[in-house]
Amino acid sequence: MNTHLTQKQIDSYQENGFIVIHDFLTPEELEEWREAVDEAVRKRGKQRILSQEEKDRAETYYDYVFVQRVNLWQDNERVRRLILDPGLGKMAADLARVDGMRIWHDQALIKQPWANPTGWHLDNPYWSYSSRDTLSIWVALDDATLQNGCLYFLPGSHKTATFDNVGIGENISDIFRIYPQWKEIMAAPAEMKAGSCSFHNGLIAHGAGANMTPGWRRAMTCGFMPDGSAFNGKQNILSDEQFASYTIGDVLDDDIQNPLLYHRAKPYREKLEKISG
Ligand SMILES: O=C(O)CCC(=O)C(=O)O
Ligand SMILES: [Fe+2]
Repeated sequence: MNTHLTQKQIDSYQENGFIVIHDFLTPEELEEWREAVDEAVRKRGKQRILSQEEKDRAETYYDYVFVQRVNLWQDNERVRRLILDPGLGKMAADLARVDGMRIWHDQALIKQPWANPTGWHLDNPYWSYSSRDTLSIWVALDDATLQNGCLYFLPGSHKTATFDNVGIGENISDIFRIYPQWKEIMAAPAEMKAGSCSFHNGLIAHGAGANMTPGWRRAMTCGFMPDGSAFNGKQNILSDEQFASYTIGDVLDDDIQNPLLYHRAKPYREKLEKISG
């Protein structure tokens, strides 16, 4: 895993709100990521990608945007080893220029053959804390191309985003009703070879094209929450019990639900090194 970041890359991320890192994984690592994610998704559902039951239910537009499986790190040991990697946390903290990062949630996002496009949206407004520094990694498990639904970003939109959002619905341009000032921005496609990745700010407008091919476009993603982020009243991935236990303003520091991946302070680093052996 190539976790090295140059100052130029960090500056470019801060300016544009996203960065593509080519050749992030070695071919061997890519194989492990693919196998681990496939295994975890298979175990969640009943079949390789979609169970028959899900196929019968897959009637809504969103079901055909992608197969989405959240928090695979929590029930799959192989995915857990890949996602709970302090190297990922350090990259995220360096890009965001914060001291520490926790896992918010991971998710496999798998565009089926002929999948719908992913409408323009922001990520952080869905989540249970509000942060201008939060970000996600998106790891390409297959080549992501203009044909099969690579990501697109509106460069710089993170700077003027408020926390208003739209759902990922059938009108991919709904977001421009909230942010008409973004209508003139030229979208930047992020084509990538399998094993490359991108990071994007939780407030940047992004989406993905339709999958116009008979092949799969698999991606594994993870959202990173800056350490010290506080509950904003939204449930998102929190269980009913956790949700009921928080008051707005409480720091989300549950090490079971949101493990600390990385922190610059030495005592944290030593503790994390001990945990990861
Ligand atoms: O993979 C996609 O189609 C969308 C990805 C996305 O929205 C994200 O990773 O935040
Ligand atoms: Fe997103």
